[in-house]
Amino acid sequence: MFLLILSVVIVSISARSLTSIEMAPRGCEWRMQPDEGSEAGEEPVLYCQIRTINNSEQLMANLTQTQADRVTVLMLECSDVLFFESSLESNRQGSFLSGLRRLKELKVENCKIRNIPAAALYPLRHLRRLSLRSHNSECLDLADNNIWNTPRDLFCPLYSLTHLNLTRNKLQDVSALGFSDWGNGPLAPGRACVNSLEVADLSHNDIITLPDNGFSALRSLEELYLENNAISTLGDRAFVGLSALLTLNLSSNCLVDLPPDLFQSSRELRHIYLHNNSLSVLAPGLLEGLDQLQVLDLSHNELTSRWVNRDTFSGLVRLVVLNLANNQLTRVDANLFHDLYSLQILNLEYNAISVITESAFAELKNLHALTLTNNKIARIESYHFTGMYALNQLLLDSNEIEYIHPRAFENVTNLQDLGLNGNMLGGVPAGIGQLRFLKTLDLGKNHIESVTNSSFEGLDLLYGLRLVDNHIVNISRDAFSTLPSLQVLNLASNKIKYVEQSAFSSNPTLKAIRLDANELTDISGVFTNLQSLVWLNVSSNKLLWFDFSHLPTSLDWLDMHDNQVTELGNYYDVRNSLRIKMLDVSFNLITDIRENSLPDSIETLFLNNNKITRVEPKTFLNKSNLKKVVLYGNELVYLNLAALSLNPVTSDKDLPQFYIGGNPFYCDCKMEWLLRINHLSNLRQYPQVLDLDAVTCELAHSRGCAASASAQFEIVELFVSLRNPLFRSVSLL
Ligand SMILES: *[C@@H]1O[C@H](CO)[C@@H](O)[C@H](O)[C@H]1NC(C)=O
Ligand SMILES: *[C@@H]1O[C@H](CO)[C@@H](O)[C@H](O)[C@H]1NC(C)=O
Ligand SMILES: *[C@@H]1O[C@H](CO)[C@@H](O)[C@H](O)[C@H]1NC(C)=O
Ligand SMILES: *[C@@H]1O[C@H](CO)[C@@H](O)[C@H](O)[C@H]1NC(C)=O
Ligand SMILES: *[C@@H]1O[C@H](CO)[C@@H](O)[C@H](O)[C@H]1NC(C)=O
Ligand SMILES: *[C@@H]1O[C@H](CO)[C@@H](O)[C@H](O)[C@H]1NC(C)=O
Ligand SMILES: *[C@@H]1O[C@H](CO)[C@@H](O)[C@H](O)[C@H]1NC(C)=O
Ligand SMILES: *[C@@H]1O[C@H](CO)[C@@H](O)[C@H](O)[C@H]1NC(C)=O
Ligand SMILES: *[C@@H]1O[C@H](CO)[C@@H](O)[C@H](O)[C@H]1NC(C)=O
Ligand SMILES: CC(=O)N[C@H]1CO[C@H](CO)[C@@H](O)[C@@H]1O
Repeated sequence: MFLLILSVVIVSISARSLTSIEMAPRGCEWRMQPDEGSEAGEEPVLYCQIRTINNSEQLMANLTQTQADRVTVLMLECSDVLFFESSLESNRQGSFLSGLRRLKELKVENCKIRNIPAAALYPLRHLRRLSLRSHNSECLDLADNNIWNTPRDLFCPLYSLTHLNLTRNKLQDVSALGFSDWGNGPLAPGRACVNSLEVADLSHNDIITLPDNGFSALRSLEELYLENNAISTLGDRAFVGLSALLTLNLSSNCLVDLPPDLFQSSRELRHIYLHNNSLSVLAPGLLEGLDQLQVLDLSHNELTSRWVNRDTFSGLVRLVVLNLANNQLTRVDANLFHDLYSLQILNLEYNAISVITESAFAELKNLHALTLTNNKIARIESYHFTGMYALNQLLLDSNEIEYIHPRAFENVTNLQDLGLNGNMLGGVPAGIGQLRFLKTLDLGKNHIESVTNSSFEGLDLLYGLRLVDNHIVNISRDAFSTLPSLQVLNLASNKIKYVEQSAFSSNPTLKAIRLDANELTDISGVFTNLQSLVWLNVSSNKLLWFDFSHLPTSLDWLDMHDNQVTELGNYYDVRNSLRIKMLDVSFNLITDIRENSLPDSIETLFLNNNKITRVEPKTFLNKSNLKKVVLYGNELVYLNLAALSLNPVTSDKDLPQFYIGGNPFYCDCKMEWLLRINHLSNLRQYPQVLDLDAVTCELAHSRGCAASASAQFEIVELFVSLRNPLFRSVSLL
């Protein structure tokens, strides 16, 4: 009995025969899919949609013999919407797959599979890849399934099977798969049924234990995926027989320890993934003899320094990546990594390391990246990084470092990235200048109070410097003068009151500066000569005045929100020499804007939450790239339509979008255009107002253009009849 609910059938045939196939059966189409085996790289796929397996049987019958003979890949994919009961009974020729004698790959995806009869697979002698993935709600469970408990019959006929993918089912018992050729297994001793299998994916199932000898027949197995199961116990001999194994993934299980002899017969292992278990113990000798091992991931476990010691990694002479992050290590002793001279990446973040003994990393001659973030290191001594000439990246963020020995960086001369964010440094570490290849330096969130012209001397290649969240008060003229390559400088969230004029004059390559969240009152002359600067954030300061002539012409993006500027000055009228596209001057004290308050290049403009009472006519007229203007939350009582007029916008561009709500408008005849504004779009000389529903207006019965009571009434009627909530605050009716 073969119970499948299928809606889609994909049949593939080998590339060279595509031309001989004139047309696909009804409801089908040919598609291409990548073909690992062929030089051409693609093979044709016949893609069909069917409601149930009942139809698919007929479909197969409709394939010509030539077509059927050439079908090499068949994919059955079910869709949720077509969830009909159906069944397939093997007829005298066997199952509907019987005709597909050359089938190489069978993939059943997202289907409601309950049972698969052994006979169904029987004719598929050439099958190399088998992938079965049941529907979420109807999970395949080999253990509880009467049909599947004779796996010997199921997999045995598949002489050529190399790939078996049973991911995301509900398998509980691996012995049901018949991968054992040991005495008590379902197969007779020595009988190897699936010994051509190279890749087995059993991940995302409900396996809780791996018994002794459970995989002993899989002598060719190279990759075994067991991640995301509930495995808590492993037999001492669980992997016996897996002598060809290269990759083992046991991550995201419930392992608390591993038998010492687990890898005894798998000496070819290259990759072992054990992360996200509950390992607190690593038996001495566990990894002994794995001299081919390249990647070992032990992160997110509960390992302590007691079990991670000088013997743990001995002999792993080819190890390239070692991940010990998120454990409970407290110390790194000398000799811990003594044999790991091939190691390139070592991750020790999120432990509780406070002790690093002399020369702890000295043997790691090839280490490129060392991550020690989120530990409890308080001091960096001269000997900590001795001999690490190859180190490129050193991350020490989020420790408790208050002291760095001036010679600590003497040997890490190839360092390019150094992270010291979130420590307790009172100044720029002395000796940092020895890192002459350093490109990025993160000193954010420390207790640094000043930088002087000698702080960074020697860092000729540094292009990114982060000093955010420190206690710096003054930036003196030459603070960064020894950094000729500096491009990105982050000084946000300090206490900076003064930046000396031309403070950055020795840094002509600066592209981006963050000085936001400081106490600046004046930036005139500070940036003017930075001809590469494109990005500047001076928001959340105390700037009292501003003039566009303060800015270099290269600037593209300026955030100046949350200051105390009253006017967008443009004394030298540099409107058309600027390149600014984004200007945020919201939350200031600006009272009015006019044509020369804005550069012609402007695209996005935030003017919200100011004190604007007046927008002059033509303000936006010549801003041909304008996309968005936010005038929300100002003190506009009247807004003349002429203030919004634009040069005709060509039809290939969208009209600019304006936001004008949250202003205390009076609605008399002068404001009557509000009702029409969004109907003027065909003129293409006015923007769209996107927040009309947030516009309120008050009736001005004794002021404004003194419209007659009846005229006013008409306007009100008009608004009301449009059901526009403009009149939420109408005071007179
Ligand atoms: C198979 O062929 C028969 C007879 O030509 C036709 O009636 C039927 O619709 C075909 N079925 C499919 C699924 O193409
Ligand atoms: C499929 O066939 C089985 C038995 O042959 C039948 O019970 C079932 O109703 C059929 N399903 C559809 C959708 O025709
Ligand atoms: C098994 O199938 C799943 C889903 O079809 C796929 O994501 C996964 O990569 C496959 N496993 C292997 C080892 O190819
Ligand atoms: C191992 O399994 C984890 C899931 O826990 C997955 O993220 C990782 O990619 C897998 N590694 C390999 C090499 O398949
Ligand atoms: C860790 O493993 C548990 C099951 O043991 C799983 O539920 C969880 O998603 C895994 N976490 C990650 C980050 O892979
Ligand atoms: C740093 O400033 C001091 C005093 O202002 C000066 O003597 C010295 O030459 C400067 N050093 C560099 C590298 O500019
Ligand atoms: C900062 O510079 C100003 C002006 O040069 C000076 O008066 C002040 O003392 C300096 N403050 C510090 C902390 O260096
Ligand atoms: C600019 O500065 C403000 C205030 O500190 C901050 O909230 C914002 O994220 C900064 N913008 C960017 C893009 O860094
Ligand atoms: C309008 O802007 C363009 C550049 O965007 C400039 O060349 C032209 O002089 C401006 N015209 C007026 C009238 O300001
Ligand atoms: C600080 C430090 O450990 N410096 C060492 C750098 O390498 C030379 C040569 O190996 C040693 O002599 C230094 O002691």
